[in-house]
Amino acid sequence: MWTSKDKSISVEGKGDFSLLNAAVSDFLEQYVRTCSPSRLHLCDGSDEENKKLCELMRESGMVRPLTSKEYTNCWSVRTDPTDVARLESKTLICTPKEEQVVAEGARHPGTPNMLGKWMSEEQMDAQMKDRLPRCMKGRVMYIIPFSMGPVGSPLAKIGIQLTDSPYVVASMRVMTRIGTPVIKTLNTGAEPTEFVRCMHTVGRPDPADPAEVQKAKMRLPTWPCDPERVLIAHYPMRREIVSYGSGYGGNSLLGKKCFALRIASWIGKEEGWLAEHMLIMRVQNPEGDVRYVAAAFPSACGKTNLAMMEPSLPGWDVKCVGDDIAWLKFDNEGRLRAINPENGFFGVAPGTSLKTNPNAMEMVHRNTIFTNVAYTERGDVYWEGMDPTYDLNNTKVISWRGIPHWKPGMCTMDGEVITAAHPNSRFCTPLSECPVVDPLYNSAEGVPIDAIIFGGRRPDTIPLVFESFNWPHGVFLGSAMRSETTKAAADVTEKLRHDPFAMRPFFGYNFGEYLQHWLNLEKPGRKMPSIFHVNWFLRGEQNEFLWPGFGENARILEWIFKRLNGDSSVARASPIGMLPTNSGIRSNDLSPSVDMDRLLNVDHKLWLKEEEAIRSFLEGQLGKDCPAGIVEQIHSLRERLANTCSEE
Ligand code: OXD
Ligand code: MN
Repeated sequence: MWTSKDKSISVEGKGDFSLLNAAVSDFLEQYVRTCSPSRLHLCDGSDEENKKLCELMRESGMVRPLTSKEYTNCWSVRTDPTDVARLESKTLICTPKEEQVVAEGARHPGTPNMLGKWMSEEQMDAQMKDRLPRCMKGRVMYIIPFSMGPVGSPLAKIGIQLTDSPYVVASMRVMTRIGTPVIKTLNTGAEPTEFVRCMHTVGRPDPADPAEVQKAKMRLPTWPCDPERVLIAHYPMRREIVSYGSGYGGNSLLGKKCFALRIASWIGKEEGWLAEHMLIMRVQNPEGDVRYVAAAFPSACGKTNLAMMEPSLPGWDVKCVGDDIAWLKFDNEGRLRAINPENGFFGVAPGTSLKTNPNAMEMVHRNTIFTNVAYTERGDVYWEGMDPTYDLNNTKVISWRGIPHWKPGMCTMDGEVITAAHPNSRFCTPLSECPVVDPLYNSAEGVPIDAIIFGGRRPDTIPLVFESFNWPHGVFLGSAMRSETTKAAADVTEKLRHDPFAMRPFFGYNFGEYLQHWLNLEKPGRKMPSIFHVNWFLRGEQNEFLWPGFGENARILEWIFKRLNGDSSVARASPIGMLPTNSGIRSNDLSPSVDMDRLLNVDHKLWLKEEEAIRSFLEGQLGKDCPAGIVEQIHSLRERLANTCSEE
């Protein structure tokens, strides 16, 4: 039984509530009063607890176990079809002043704000007052203590998530470190009140309100949600997140995008470090040299594949520290150190195959929660691009929408292709299951970063790889990123969009300040990582990819290694940065052969347009908040392009 401080409310509860310190108890009390749960469950994080939860979800029809012998402790979940991805338009940062979140340019009337959306704290509180009261009536509120980063690491941060979704508890257990050790660490640490307050509800309609109950009948019964009223609010100054109406991962696993990127980027700005949308990998060459690399690509652009790739070049080795988020901080020796604050992968399933990511294909056979993939009569899962040899004709496949005899080529009456799996369907797997996880993934002090790679999905203009001239130019390259959009967000319609630092949906504060923070990191005595830009997605006349990608990207890593070792013979200056010489990247043994001239071409006409697009985006969004260091970079690019054009 849990009882409030003033003894005015008591709720039946499971778990040792005496572990909760005064600050955690106050947070809990606030939301117990508002949400009126009928029971509480303080999660200890044990295997036994997890087993019982999975059983409960199976009985309620929310999850199905994969019964095929090839899978151990794996589950499949279908969400309501209206709740399948992040919702950028419903995601807001709430602070006292708009300028804390929106840069000057985007505050101009008539200029669309393309980066973080703002609402005042009071306005948001009022919106939530309309949504939260009694939202957990008749149901369980789970309390999840979790650590982003290894428990007790000086780089880690603690959160407490309240949720009414057992799916969220099971997924948070995979994605973060949860349970009793975390709460004990909070209590014995220097700041027991310092934790991020995370409140989540699927927004199940109030059973006492007939209109709401009627609306709920339109939803998948096993997946309550309130899609019309979804709101994901971040209060960085209060260190609080309130997420209403969606059970989908990016909106409900609050440790991930909400805490580890939006709130953490704010904390990082205050404390002098970075929270970035980056994978972290360890690369070793045949001579035994080891480099750690962090890479930022927009959602669903291949971070997971790169983070655990099997290099095609003999003697090269890759180990994975993380595939989505990096927290980076300079240590006392001036080295940039990174931890992966997460403890699992929440990867996009479609397109994952033995060819594109053999290590992911191996690991998803254990302790994995699949969401919105297809389920088959063999008791296993299927998704587009998984296995060209899969016998679809003789296997009954149930699509993610529950179509019982799905077959390839099925269409709606409007001629729209019906897919087996949702394009944003996911696997949620513990990091420890990855066959190539780096032994240092749990290291408290993090790994030393030598290179940062930016990248995007561009069919033209951006060469296969190039290097920045220096740190400020590298920061500019991050700010100039553009990429074709994917299905990771449900409410994005542009085809090609600006996605600076791959952080567009994840900035926690004013983009101008963010850029200045990056520029300020360069200080005497610090070993600044080199910065590169890659594009594996160049296409030819028939829309074919010009570069094989995947394991062959080791060839690009080889060039990056040479550059890190100071080899100037493999690079030449160009208006956009240091490009590989044509023989700088080993490619003559590739079959089919590749056209290196084309892959490394800087087309002036296209680049003049690119420069225009970058300039108008940065000037438009930033206005007076554009740091002088970035203004200088914009001018220099223009000048370099103009000079080269006139030489031709
Ligand atoms: C993700 C995303 O889920 O970036 O990682 O959308
Ligand atoms: Mn991501």
